[in-house]
Amino acid sequence: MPGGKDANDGYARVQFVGTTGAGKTTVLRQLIGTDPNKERFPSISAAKTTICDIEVILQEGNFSGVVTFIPRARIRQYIAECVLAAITSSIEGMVERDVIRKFLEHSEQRFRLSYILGNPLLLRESDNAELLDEEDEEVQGEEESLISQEERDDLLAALEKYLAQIAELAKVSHAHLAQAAAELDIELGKASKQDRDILQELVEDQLAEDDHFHSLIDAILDDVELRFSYLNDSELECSRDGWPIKWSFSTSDRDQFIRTINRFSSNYAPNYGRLLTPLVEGIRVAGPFAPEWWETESPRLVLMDGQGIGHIADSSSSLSTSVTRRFKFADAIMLVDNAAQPMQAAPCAVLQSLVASGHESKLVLAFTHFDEVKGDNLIGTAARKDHIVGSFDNAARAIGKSFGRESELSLLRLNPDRIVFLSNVQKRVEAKARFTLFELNRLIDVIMSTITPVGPVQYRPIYDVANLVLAVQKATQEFHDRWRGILGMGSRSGVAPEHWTRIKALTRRLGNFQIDEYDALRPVADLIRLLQTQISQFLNSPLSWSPEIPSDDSEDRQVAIDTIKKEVFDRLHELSRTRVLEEKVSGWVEAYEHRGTGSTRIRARDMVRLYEEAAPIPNEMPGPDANEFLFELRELIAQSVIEGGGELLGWSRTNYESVIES
Ligand SMILES: Nc1nc2c(ncn2[C@@H]2O[C@H](COP(=O)(O)OP(=O)(O)O)[C@@H](O)[C@H]2O)c(=O)[nH]1
Ligand SMILES: [Mg+2]
Repeated sequence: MPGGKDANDGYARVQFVGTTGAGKTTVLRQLIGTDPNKERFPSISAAKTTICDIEVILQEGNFSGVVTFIPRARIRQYIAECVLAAITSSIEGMVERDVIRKFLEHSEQRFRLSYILGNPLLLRESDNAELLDEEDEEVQGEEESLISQEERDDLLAALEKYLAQIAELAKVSHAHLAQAAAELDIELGKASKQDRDILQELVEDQLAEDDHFHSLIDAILDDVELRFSYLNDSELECSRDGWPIKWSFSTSDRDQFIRTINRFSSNYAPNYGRLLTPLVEGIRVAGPFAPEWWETESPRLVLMDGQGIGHIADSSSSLSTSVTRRFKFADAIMLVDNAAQPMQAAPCAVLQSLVASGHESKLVLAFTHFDEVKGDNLIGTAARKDHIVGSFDNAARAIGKSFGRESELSLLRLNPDRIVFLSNVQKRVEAKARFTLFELNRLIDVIMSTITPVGPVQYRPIYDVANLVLAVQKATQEFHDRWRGILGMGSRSGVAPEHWTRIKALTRRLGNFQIDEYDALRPVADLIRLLQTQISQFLNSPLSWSPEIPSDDSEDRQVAIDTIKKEVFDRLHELSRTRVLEEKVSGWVEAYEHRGTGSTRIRARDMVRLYEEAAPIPNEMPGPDANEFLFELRELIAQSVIEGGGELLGWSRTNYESVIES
């Protein structure tokens, strides 16, 4: 399990969630006590920095680290998508600077080739200080630059070669395109959006057949693989094809440790061309870290940081399963939010997900950037706090409207104990910063309080799973509506259609890599969210209670229902992944492989069919599938109710327990 530690070992596991740039990693640094200027671990910045999962365990002994890497096939795919984007932008007549950007920075996957291969714009400058300022002022510091002039020349030569090949491929594609456009009677440059889509499809199909395109990707992949040679072989574990899987390291020397581990998490521009950051899947670190300002024995913490919640259109978007499947491992779920723009779409989506899944009692809120909260009417700390708490209350009220009064109350109960305010935590917190020091200490106390064991469930809610049809109907209906919208197939959902290249990329992720999302396109997470939302409402109103009804707004009531919601949520992750992805792999591969004009529509129709099979609407689509799905869900919820300490109508817990024991 995440944390590498067992439950009940006195360690509090903290999962950091929040918008990209909110300050998650900054707060984590404060809790592990790494120096913001000298050590700078893990990396922070205004840009999207944390792209892998990072876990830090505060414990005695040596400093140790384990780094795992993204498999070769996925890296190759990222490279292919980057090269394709660069070629397309070149055909569209973008300036060189933009073509380079497309090549070196994947727009959706936060995969930055510039970190690994270098950035020609920086390398062409003999003195790159000026450009560095433009990149990110914070990536400068005391970190040493490892790259010699000779190496810089080599990097630049390789990059110029790749760019020349991209330009060459773009030229060939363009000629091909002009011919196709003439045949289709489309005037290049004046093409309508739909015509442009057709032309782009042609470019992709033509490149897929072009050996030069593939050998360019292979050359870049080889170049990328060479960067692993900076690692010490003895600590490296490789897969059969020689691609590194895992690297580990241990030392008692803190400086050496930080310097070494930073190679995997750094975004330090002077080392572009040598950084391994984009290849890293996860980093787990353990060691005698402790915050300077914490006076007693070092707190026992496991801190889990990861990619922020980017690209959320509105609070009804689904969070990635990589975030939600960790909820169950966490004792505290720390929502980090920027106090200067509090409670926007992403944090609200987090609140909704926590409430629906019964995890809201784990919530701790940390508002960073408190130093930036300003306004004519915001004089004094109390007014500034009130202003932020006000926006939290509004979010809680909005959730109350759709999830019920109990949910609203349980969120409101978090104030004031579970909300902290932090000023200037990106810097070292000096003794005179009494307010923030007080809040940080309070934060640790609050986190540690989350591992106090709760007593056994007092009250048992009783349900009748025969009443689920309506909930499942609503959820599946909404799921199909949403995806018809995304696929541009006409829908009432109001969801905007996505560009076909993104849909195609999604089918590739699902079919070839068994990854359940592409950017914010998340069918597996959507199905989980929609089912969980409906089922949580079903669970909010039990038929009756045993041995007696708890009072309406009592915490006991909430605890009992939440326990069952958590069970459901956990199981829905498996069910949704199995039905939408694992049982449909060949269907996704087929959907991806359609080529030629009109393939976009064929692909969309394929997907609608895959979704209908994965999550049929009960009673509306006659046939055994729909019922089988409903039965499976009933079974899942019945199990969750029992495991979560509830009861089913016409069923006795005493009998069940005696059967289990015998
Ligand atoms: N002024 C101010 N800036 C902060 C504070 N906390 C974080 N930052 C800055 O916010 C930016 C994003 O922080 P980061 O930890 O990388 O965000 P993450 O994406 O949530 O991990 C960085 O530039 C930090 O220096 C704060 O309390 N005050
Ligand atoms: Mg971060």
